[in-house]
Amino acid sequence: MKRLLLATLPCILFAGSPGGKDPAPAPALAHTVVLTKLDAPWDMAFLPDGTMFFTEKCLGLSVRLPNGTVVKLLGMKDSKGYASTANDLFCEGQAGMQGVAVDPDFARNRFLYVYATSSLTAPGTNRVLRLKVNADVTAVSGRVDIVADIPYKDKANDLPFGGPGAHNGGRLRFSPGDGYLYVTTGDTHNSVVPQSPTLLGGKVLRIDRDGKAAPNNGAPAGFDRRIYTYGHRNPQGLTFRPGTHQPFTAENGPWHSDEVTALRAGGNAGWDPRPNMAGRGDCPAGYCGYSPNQMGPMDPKERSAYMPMTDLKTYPDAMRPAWNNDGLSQGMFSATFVSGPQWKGWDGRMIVGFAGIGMHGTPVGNRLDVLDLAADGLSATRTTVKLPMPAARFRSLVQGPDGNLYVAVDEGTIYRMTPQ
Ligand SMILES: [Ca+2]
Repeated sequence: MKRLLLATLPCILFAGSPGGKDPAPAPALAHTVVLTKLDAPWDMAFLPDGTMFFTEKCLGLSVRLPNGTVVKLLGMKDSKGYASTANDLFCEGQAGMQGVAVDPDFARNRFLYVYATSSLTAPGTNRVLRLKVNADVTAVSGRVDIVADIPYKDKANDLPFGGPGAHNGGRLRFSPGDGYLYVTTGDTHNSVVPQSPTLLGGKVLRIDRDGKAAPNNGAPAGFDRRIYTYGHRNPQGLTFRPGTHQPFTAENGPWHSDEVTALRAGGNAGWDPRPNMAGRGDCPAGYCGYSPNQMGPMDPKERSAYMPMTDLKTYPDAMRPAWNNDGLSQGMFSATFVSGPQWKGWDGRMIVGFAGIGMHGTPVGNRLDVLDLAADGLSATRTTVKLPMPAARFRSLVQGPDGNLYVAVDEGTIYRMTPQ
C-alpha cells in the first residue's frame, strides 16, 4: 500500500504546476457548428437546460432554445424582427451590445443582464441593462439600467488611432463564489480614465443585481465603491478559477503585450497612459498609451522604453500579471477556465482567445491558447490549441452546462468544441 502511494505521488505534485512534466495529455477536440451566419456574435450565457442567450454587436440580444429555435429578444436602433427594440442602443467601432450574463437566481427572478452602448446620455455611455425574461423565453421586459455611467469614446474625442467606440471593455460575469456581478470596462483612449477614482472606465466593477457596490470591494478611499480593480487598459476576458473562484482578467495591450491578471480586491492593474508619468513627456492627444512612437510597430530592441501594461516603477504594489503575450500577436479578447475530467490535461486550465491576424504583420494572430497558471496566479505556461475548425477572430469563450466549450468568432459562427 505504501509503495502504491509513493508511485502515484509525482502525478499529484506535477498536476497544474507550470513548467512541470504534465502527466495528463491534451484532449483531442471535435467541433460542431451551433449557429452560423450571425453578425459579429460577442458573448453567450446559458441556462442549465442548454438554452443559450447570445448577443450580436450591432443587432441585439437573441436566444437559442434547446430545440434549436432562435428567438430575437431585444433589438437595437434599426434592428429588424425583434420581439422588442430599444432605439437608444447603438453600435460604433468596438462598442455595441456586448457581454451577457444570467442571474445565478434566474429560476426565481428570471433576470438577464447585457452590456450595451446607449445614446440616452450624451455623448453616449456604456450601460449594464437588467432585463426580465418571460416564462417561455420569447421576450424580455422591465429594463432597468443598473449601471448607466461607464465611459464611451465618442467621435468628438477621437484620436489619430482607434476610432469611436474603441477600448470599450464589456464582459459581464457572475462569480460562482460570491454571487456578485463583475463588469470589465475599457480606458476609452482617455489617459485620465484608468487611474481615476471616479470614472468607471479601465476598471473591473463588482456589483449586486441592482447595480449597487458589493461589500468589501477594497478600492482606496475616495474611489467609487463599485470599483473592484482599476488601472486596466481594455479587459474583455473575465473568468473565475475553479475551486478558489479567484477572478482573472484577460486584456488587450499595445504592441501585442496582452495580459492575464489574477485580481485581488482593490488592486491596481498598473496601466497609466497619462503624459508626464514615469519619465514620459507629452504625447499626441494627451494619450501615451502607444508611447514612444504612438502609431508604428514596436522595435523589439527598444522594448524597455515602451509603455508597460503594468507600470511597476510608478506602482510597485500593482497586481503582477500571470502572463504577458510579449509581442506574439495582437488582441486577446476572451478567456474561460475549463473544468471536468473530460478535459484531461486541461482540466482547471484557462483557455484564451485571440483576434488579431495580420495586425502589424504578426505571423500568428487568430488562435486559442491554454494557460497553465501557477497556484499563486503570478506565472503561467502556454500551449496552443490544435484547432478542429478554421482559425478566426475568437471573441467569446464559455463553458456550457454540458461541459463543452462554446466559442463565438467575429466571422459569424458559434461553435461547440467537445473533448473526445
Ligand atoms: Ca496590468
